[in-house]
Amino acid sequence: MTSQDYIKKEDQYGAHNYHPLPVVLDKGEGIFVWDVEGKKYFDFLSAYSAVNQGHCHPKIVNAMAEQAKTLALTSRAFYNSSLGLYEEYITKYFGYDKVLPMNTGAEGDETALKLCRKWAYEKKGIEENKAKIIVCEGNFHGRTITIISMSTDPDSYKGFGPYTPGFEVVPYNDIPALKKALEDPNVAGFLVEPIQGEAGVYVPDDGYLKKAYDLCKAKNVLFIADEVQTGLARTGKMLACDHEGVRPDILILGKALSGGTYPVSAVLADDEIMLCIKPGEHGSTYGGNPVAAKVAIAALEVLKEEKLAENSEKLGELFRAEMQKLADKYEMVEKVRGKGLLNAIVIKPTKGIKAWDVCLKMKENGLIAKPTHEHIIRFAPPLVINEKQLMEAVGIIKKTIEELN
Ligand code: IF1
Repeated sequence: MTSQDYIKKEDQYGAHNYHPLPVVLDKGEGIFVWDVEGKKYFDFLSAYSAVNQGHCHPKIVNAMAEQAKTLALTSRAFYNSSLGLYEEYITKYFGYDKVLPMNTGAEGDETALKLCRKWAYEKKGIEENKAKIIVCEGNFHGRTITIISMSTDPDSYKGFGPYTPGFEVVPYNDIPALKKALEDPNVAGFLVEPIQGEAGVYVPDDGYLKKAYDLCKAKNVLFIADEVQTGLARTGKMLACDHEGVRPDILILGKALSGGTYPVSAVLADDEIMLCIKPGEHGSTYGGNPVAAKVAIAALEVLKEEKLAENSEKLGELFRAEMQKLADKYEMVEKVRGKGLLNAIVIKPTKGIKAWDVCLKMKENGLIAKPTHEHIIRFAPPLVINEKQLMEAVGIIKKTIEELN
């Protein structure tokens, strides 16, 4: 079968809820993927930062295979011999009392919202059903009904109402607006992405997270960080909040928690918050299964053993500097932004060239990335990339812009 055959199959038998770049991938190793015709590509999406450790990392894959052969799923109706060890490992790793394991990022966010509301009624003393959670314009936290209820992107929410109440939207990176919203005594939490991914890798001003955190503290409001995309070394620190020395009250992780091998997410908090949820009040059939537990330990070990945060910080600087040179030279490249190895360029909407066209051309030249919002291209390679490889990839991006200019 050729790429075209596989594309036809997906088109005919799969729901049309995606519009993929026309490339059919068949194999991955480290920073590279191969299509069914055997053509090799730099992967500059990393499955939206799930593959920070590189494709099919042997240590993670081995942990998964070993556990899959031994015991894969018990449900939480029984204890298993992997979960407790993982819970100890991850809570010590991030410095929280407790973890609540789930599978997807959206479930992690839902869990955090439930925890926040329960805490509001049990600890903060907000009247039942009155709790409010502040979220940011341009947010992306997943696809469930509740999560799209707080979205400001019509593609995400339109046609899926009625919506879940209890959210208030404030502009992102706007401290005065947050301060005003926090005056309402029924506010229980503030949910924020340290860098907005879907909005187009929008990095807030230095100090925004710290100021937001301090404002929340002053009002006894939980600071909830969605680090599903920004966490786990992607932005040059273990967590993006580490850049400002902020320790979220509730921390949500996903994606790279399995290095792209398995859906694993986690919510971390201290006892005061986490113990508000009692037996029978929340859970998931697969959450905390033995394979997930073993995979997550391996994935977290790899981040430290291979110093991926340091590499991300260093190569991120280099990447932005190279992209800035491109922006200085070609009008087509309007802006460069990002942190660590989570970066984006903005394509100037002149001459009718869209981010999509640039991505198609880059694909031909051996590098795959995905546009977001018509004029933005996100660049997020696996963090195991080295300097020589990064410069080779930069060469492909430069060549592509030259060709289209
Ligand atoms: C898709 C975007 C990235 C996330 C944050 C929770 C979730 C995500 C900060 C939910 C998911 C994804 C999912 C992916 C596209 C993608 C994405 F462009 F839509 F915004 F990464 F930038 N919090 N992000 O970014 O996690 O339930 O998917 O495991 O195909 O929808 P999930």
